[in-house]
Amino acid sequence: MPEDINISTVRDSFRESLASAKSLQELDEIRVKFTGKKGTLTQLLRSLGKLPPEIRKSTGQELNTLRDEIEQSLELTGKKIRDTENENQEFSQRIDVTLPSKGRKSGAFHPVLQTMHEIADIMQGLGYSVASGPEIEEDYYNFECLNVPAWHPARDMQDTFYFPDGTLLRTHTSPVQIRSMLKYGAPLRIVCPGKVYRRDNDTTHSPMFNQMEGLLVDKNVPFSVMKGTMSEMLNAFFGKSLRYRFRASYFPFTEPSMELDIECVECSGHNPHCRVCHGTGWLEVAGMGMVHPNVIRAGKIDPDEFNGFAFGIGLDRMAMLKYGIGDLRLLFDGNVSYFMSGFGGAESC
Ligand code: 2NM
Repeated sequence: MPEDINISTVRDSFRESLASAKSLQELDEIRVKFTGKKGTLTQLLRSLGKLPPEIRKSTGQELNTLRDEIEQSLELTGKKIRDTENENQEFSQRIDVTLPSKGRKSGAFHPVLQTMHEIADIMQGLGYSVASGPEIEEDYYNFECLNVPAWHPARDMQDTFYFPDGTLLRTHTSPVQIRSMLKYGAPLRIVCPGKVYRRDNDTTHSPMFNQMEGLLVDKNVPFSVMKGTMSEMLNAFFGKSLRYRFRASYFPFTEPSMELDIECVECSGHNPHCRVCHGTGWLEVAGMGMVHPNVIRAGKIDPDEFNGFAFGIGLDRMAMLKYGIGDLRLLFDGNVSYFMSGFGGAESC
């Protein structure tokens, strides 16, 4: 047996190494160091034969005991390390089902559609029904029966999208009102929201935009009911009592006709540099009038018995005013991030 290696040094050295072993790899290195082919214990066992016979047996027993200790300890420590590793792995991979979820962004109405619903709801509260109709129309319903004469500039190729067969994309939702008069007769209270199309395309005009038109037909409808209906609708929509300015105007389908201005919802007329009203203090929001007898007649209703009023508002402009959207184009591109951040109902839960 080599002079410098005795059994107790090997035992101490093994125990020391084992105590500091942290991983299975380190443990394997210890196994090789002591019980591998060139391991310390292996060498001792090999040198047994060279010992004098009188100590060979007792040394052999001691070495066997040490080998048992080494094997058992390696096994035990190995198991401990494996258990801890499993536990750590289990902990890091554990799913805590009681944690609150990250939530997800919910969908939201487009501001124009939201505006449409808000105004339709208000009008339903005033006894109106919602009607809809085709976007591809006949010249008759879009122009002829609305008292729009053939020479009227609205019929111009410049303003209207025509199909080769003479049909067209409706330029307003009024044709729905004619169709409703024909279908339901009088008395009648309807609003007609929907897409309309005009050959216009610049920073403040889109070739497709959204309109809501209203029509009331009854007996002896006074002009004042129209003014009251418009102010009720807009006060309810903007959530405050606004100032109104009715201006005389002209539409072929109404007589008399008016345009309606409301006080600026941004500055109430106090800011000469206001980006919304440009310092005028007023915003043009609607056109309206008492329905022309020719139009009532086109709806197969007797204009001597019934009269009424009609109005038209732009829903895109209403949405921009109520929700502070400064650029019309934001309503029509596909990027929803502007509206998902802080606008309206879409927020993560
Ligand atoms: C407006 C302005 C004035 C209108 C007229 C009719 C119908 F079909 F009853 F004749 N609907 N809408 C009308 C009247 C629309 O928009 C600016």
